[in-house]
This record gives sequence, C-alpha cells and structure tokens, in this order.
Amino acid sequence: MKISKRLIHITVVALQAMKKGQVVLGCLAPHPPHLVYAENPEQNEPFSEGGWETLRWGYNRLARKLKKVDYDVMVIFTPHWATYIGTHFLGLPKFSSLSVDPIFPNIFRYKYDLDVDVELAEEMHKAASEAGIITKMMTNPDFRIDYGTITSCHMLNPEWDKPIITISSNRNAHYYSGEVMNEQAKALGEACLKAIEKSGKKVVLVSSHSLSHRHFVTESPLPEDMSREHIYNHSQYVWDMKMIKMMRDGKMKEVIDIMPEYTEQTIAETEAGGLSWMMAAMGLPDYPAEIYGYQSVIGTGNAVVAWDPNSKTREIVL
Ligand code: 2X7
Ligand code: FE2
Repeated sequence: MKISKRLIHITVVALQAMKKGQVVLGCLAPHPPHLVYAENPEQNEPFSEGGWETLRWGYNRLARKLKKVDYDVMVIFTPHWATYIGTHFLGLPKFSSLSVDPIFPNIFRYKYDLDVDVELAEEMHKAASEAGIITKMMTNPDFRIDYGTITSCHMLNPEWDKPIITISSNRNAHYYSGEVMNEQAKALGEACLKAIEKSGKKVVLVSSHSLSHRHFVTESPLPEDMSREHIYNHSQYVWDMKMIKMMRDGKMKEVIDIMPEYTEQTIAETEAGGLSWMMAAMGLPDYPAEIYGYQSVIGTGNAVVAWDPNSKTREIVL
C-alpha cells in the first residue's frame, strides 16, 4: 500500500515537472526595417538590390537553428510599441494589415497576417499584474503591429508558422531613469517566466532592438549602398564590442548591471528594457551566448545573438 502511494506521488511530481513550461531560446534580434527590405520577401512592397549581408546571413543561420528547436510560441518585447501607461500585450488571436515604417516608408510597407497565443498573453498579463505592474490587453482589431515586431519575427521565422505575443515597452527610462527601467524590466521578466512555467509551453523569447543607437539623419540616395554604411562613431563601436565580449563570456549579470551606463553613453535601444526583461526571464545566463553577427545600419550598432540554455545544442557560432 505504502509503495503504491509513493509510486503515485512520484508519478504526479514527474508529470508536473514534465508539464512545466520553459524558455528554450532567447534571441537578441535587431529590427532595422532595412533587413527585411534587403531580403525582398513577397510581403514587402519596395524592391532592393540587397545590403547588410553580415547581419542577414547571421539571422539566416539563427533561423535555421530555430527550425530545429521545439517551441510553441515566440514572445517579443519591442521598443516600437511604446506605451505610456503600463505594459500592454497583444490580446486577439489574429492581426492582419499593412505595416508602414513611419521613418522609412520608402523601404518598409509590409503586409502581415499573424497569429497570437492569447492564452499565454493573458497568463503573462495576470502574472505581471499580480507582481504590481500596470498591464493591459490590446483588443483593438485595427491595432497596427509595429515594424520592430514584424522585422524581428520575419528574420527569425520567415514562414510565420508559429504564434507570437508582442509585449509593449513602457517608457520608464523617459519618465524616471535607466535604473528604474532596469528594475521594472527585470520584474516583468520574472513575472513572464512564472506565466511560462505555469503554461507548460516551450517558449522562444525575443528582445527586438539595436545596441548603440546614434544614427545618421540623412539617407543615401540608394539605401542599400554599402559604401555609405559604417558605425556612427568609434565610441559606440567600443561600447558595443565590450557588451558583446561580456555576452560571449557568459557575463549577463554584469551586462545588466552596467546597462544604465551603457544605454546613456550610446543612446542604446536597450533603453526600452528588452534585454533586461529577457535576461531576467532566463535567470541571467552565465553560459556563453551564441554570436551570429554584428553590423551597423544607418550608423547604429546591431548584433544578432542567442542564448541556448541547452548545453548539448549550444554552439560557438562566431
Ligand atoms: O528602428 C530602427 C533601429 N532600431 C535601427 C536602425 C534603423 C532603423 O530603425
Ligand atoms: Fe528601433
């Protein structure tokens, strides 16, 4: 009798452990619309002669890795859905429209039709709200998805065969400071992890942004003219390399600790909180990140990077 009770207990514990959701990959996925423009997918109207190959080939390689990863949903944190009261989550099963980049309408007019995992979005919304974060579900069917979400998702999964969830970026760095942004983003990451674990789902997290973010204010006549492309200044380059070296060395706690200073010095797009959110949800990885590429786009610094918690599939890419 005693043995059978114990067996039942072990089975229940094992089943619960099996069901616990997890983050199976984290991706730093920059979103200059130039990358989609350069790929010439059928969804984008403008035509290009290519460009930014170092980033695109890195992305293509990461997309091939993702094809071998078993996951249910991609969760993206984007700076280009900026919300001024709280954090918002996509809250309808489908969004479909034309996304036009407000700064670069000449290169990005993209027809999208995407699926959302509303169940997990609601769980995240609830967990964040329970943690004291102001939250809201986006249930306006005419809401237009930002180009950051679309570019990162397109480059990681051009087939769009998995549902996504987009999380907006609350402007804590603007209202308060880089330090407050870091703390709020960490709290949001921890809340999202709770929801993921409860859901039993396998999740890919995506932090959609550039690194250093000073950029040129004029565009060359041919946007893909690579003879015009270079980092805005050397100081940005040195900072970006310092951050990438720390990622490569598995020092994510240190990266998040210096995030406010890095963000201020390079006007980095980490300002929105994406990397701090993702790293908190992944428990501040101390293993080496996979580096897929670094290149500038109109002067900004962009790195494609992944964190693979599975040591058997983790690679040294570059
Ligand atoms: O949103 C962006 C960006 N983050 C970097 C470069 C160019 C355009 O758009
Ligand atoms: Fe951006």
